[in-house]
Amino acid sequence: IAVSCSAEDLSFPPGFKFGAATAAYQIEGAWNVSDKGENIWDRFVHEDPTRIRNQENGDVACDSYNQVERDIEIAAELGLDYYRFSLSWSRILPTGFPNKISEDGTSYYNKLIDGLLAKGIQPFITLYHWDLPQSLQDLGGWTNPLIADWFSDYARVVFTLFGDRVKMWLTLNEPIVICDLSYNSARLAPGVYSPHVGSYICNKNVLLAHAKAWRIYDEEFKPKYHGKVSLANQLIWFEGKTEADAELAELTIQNMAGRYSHPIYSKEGGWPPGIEKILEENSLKRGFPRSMFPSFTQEEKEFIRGTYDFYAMNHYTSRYIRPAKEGETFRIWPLGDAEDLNAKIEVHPDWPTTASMWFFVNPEGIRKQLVWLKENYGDLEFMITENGLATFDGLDDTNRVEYYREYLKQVLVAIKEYGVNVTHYTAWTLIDNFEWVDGYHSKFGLYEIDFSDPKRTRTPRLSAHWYKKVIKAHSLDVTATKDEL
Ligand code: PNW
Repeated sequence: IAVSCSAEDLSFPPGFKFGAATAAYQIEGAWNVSDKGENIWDRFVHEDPTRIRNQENGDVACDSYNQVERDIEIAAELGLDYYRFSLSWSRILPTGFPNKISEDGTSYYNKLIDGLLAKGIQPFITLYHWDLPQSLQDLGGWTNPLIADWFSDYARVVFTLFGDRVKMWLTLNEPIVICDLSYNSARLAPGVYSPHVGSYICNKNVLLAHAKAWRIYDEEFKPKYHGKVSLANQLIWFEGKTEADAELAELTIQNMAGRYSHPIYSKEGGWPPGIEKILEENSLKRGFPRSMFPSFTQEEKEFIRGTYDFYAMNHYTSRYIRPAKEGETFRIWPLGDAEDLNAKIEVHPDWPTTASMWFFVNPEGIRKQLVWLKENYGDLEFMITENGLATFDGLDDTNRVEYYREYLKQVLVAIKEYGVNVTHYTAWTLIDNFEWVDGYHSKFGLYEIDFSDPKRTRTPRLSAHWYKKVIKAHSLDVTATKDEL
């Protein structure tokens, strides 16, 4: 039921929570301290440094492993309700397996968790943000079906170590990036090129791994700790280029958001309708004897269906979609065309560009995406687990303030006019950090870091001052001015 309330009302519902996010490989550094095991990003950046812009890497990054107190201080300065961060699997389990638990790794995360709680900030943990132990990659990584056991063993260790104090969990960050973007391009770790085969196998395995970890929490930990677990999907909003392309846009959403959501959140479970058939036909067209897109057994379908406590969405940008013309080729990077749907993606000429080549600004996309999710999966609790802008250097990031304000306004419209139950908003990111293949070139931080400074000093940008006021006022009706810098 839509609550009648003016869009001009810029205040957030009571109980709405604000946070900021980071990820282990992007901030921690300390890639080889103590008994930490090597992970696929360590290997990827060292094996061929030219894979990353300016041959940069995450060996030191923001030095957060040594600056945990300062990170907590920043989170407190902003007045965050929660801080979303990820755990480095190979820092906790140096072999990738639970035969050995690292004391140093455990104590780093204990310091972070306890320090946050002491300031009244809830820790919100992502178990996996792309840094697989290399030992598991050597056994096939996300394309080996045993990954569901390996991941859930790791999850049980983590729930056991930290579950008494941590009540909010994400199993996987952006499985579409782990599978589609990575295996279709080899431009992200593990650097394995297996388009339309590895990506599909991975797709099924990530869902089984998530489901297994969710069920372990649900059965063994939820009764005593009462926390919530989900996974975070990266959602790009798609619209048809012309009205005639509306059906194609819907199919594109099903093929992207749907392949990582429908099996979990739909009433019936399983792959989104129509997708299996298309992908089977494509496999045959590509010369394979059968579909390279794996099906689910009835048992697997039931195992995955319903394994959520909320819907977590990471959102940044939008695209238009149109049918490919005869003979047109498909791009795979930085953001692939919908080759499986014989379709091309485009952007609107009016959408502002950003410091990231894949990133164009369209605030309405976030509202439309939220409404689509509610219409497709029901009146769930929705959390925005990432949203933010890429810029270049400088403390005066008026454009980032503008981005946050416009996107948050659309979130308010989704809540107040469309009745979408959005309860959390997470800024990406707390501090400038290693932006994967873009190195330290594009910046997403509320706090700036000068990466040539060995101390990695953190300095608040204008957007940090602004976000702090928003959190305090619980409203967008605030201004931050340059003399606060
Ligand atoms: C996310 N897209 O990645 C990641 O979760 C973060 O680690 C990353 O730093 C951040 O966004 C900014 O890039 C994305 O295809 C992956 O639109 C894909 C897309 C957007 C963001």
